[in-house]
Amino acid sequence: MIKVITYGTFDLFHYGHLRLLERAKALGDYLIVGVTATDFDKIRGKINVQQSLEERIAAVRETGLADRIIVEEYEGQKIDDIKRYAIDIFTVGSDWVNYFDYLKEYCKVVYLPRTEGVSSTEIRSKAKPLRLGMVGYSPFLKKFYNESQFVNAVTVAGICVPSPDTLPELKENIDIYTTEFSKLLTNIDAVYLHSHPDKHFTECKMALEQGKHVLCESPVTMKVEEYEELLQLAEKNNCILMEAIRTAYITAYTRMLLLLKSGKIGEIVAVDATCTSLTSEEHVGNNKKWGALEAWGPTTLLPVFQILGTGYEMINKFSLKNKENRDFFTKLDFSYGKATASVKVGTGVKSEGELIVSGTKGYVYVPAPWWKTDYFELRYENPADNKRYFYQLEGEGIRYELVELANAVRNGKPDFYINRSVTKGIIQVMENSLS
Ligand code: C2G
Repeated sequence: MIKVITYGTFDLFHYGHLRLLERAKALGDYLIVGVTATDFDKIRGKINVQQSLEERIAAVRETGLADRIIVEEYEGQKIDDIKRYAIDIFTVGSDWVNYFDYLKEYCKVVYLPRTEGVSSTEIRSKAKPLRLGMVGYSPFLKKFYNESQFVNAVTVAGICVPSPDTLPELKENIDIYTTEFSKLLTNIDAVYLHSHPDKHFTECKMALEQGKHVLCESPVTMKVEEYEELLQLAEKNNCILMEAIRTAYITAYTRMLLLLKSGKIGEIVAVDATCTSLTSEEHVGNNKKWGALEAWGPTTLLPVFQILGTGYEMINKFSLKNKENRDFFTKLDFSYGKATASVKVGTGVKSEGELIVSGTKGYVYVPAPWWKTDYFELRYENPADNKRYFYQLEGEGIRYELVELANAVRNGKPDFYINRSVTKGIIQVMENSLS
């Protein structure tokens, strides 16, 4: 019996995939198809996959051509699989010619001519991309614009800046370049708000009233009741209101949370998060700088509330303010009864930007800058038990955040990365601490 194996993402299954599987099957008597796991695709740069792994496996199964379907989850798995299943022939489309020649050491390698004229990317791009407007007053928007170029499902159609000479390098790339927020809303489907937090509520409200989806930097509002009002408005107008904390969309961060929740370090006793920056180029709003808590509070509170919840019993605050009465260093301590948390934020103070989660069996260590990490460790009493995790990261999480915004709009329901209770918890802290 000649055993053949092939691999693919098989997103939005089309006849190019079908023809590949038919010819792969014809190479032997038994065909194994490896379908790539979503995270594996994300790590290898394929971030625009629209269908879930389950949907993509189902599409392959429906062809009736696969005698066995497996999931491809890690770099190098092909070698393991060829040995594990005693494969005679590895095959893949000719767009990969030579790329898998290293497998010739283990089995025959056949590159099948790719079917011209169809691809998942083309099918995806036929679907109208989400026209995104950006609002902000800082060079950070340029980074955000550059990241959007990696996301098929989104196109930046407009930008609202405080004065015509802000970010002129973006002017020729987009349709609407304006200093008026209302004008920006005319020809877009969604808006990304990186304006100063004290403008978020009015801008979110205006966008939602006009049926525009919103991706808003955190804190989304400075009062919980304002956020509740926005949620109702979003519901009423079938719009997505999404909080932009890009850390939440980073693979290493999300995997770290899953390991914690599976009890890998025992009961969680403490969460300690620090974020500081001297130059807050990204936190400038209409010439008004963000305070430390506004700039870094949401990021540091994200793991605290995602790990321990928002039901803390007490909060203590230590804050240093400058002559404009804006906090440049703030330390918050939370007590939860059986656990505690502390966050340190600074926009004029430097500290070690690490995240440490303490548990009864061990602890998680995420080195600085933990909020855009591709790496973390599980550490135990016996260092021989320590485990290290690395997940490729491109672009600090912004492009993944944009992919999730497009998915949320297409699916008509908010993404699941940041629970609304966490968003409310963050706003509650802002309201209590900054009032
Ligand atoms: N394919 C094809 N003709 C097309 C499109 C795709 O023959 N018009 C082939 C590809 O060459 C590949 C398979 O169909 O062999 C699945 O394609 P994708 O889903 O795009 O996945 P890809 O990432 O190309 O799969 O590690 C190996 C890769 O995962 C191969």
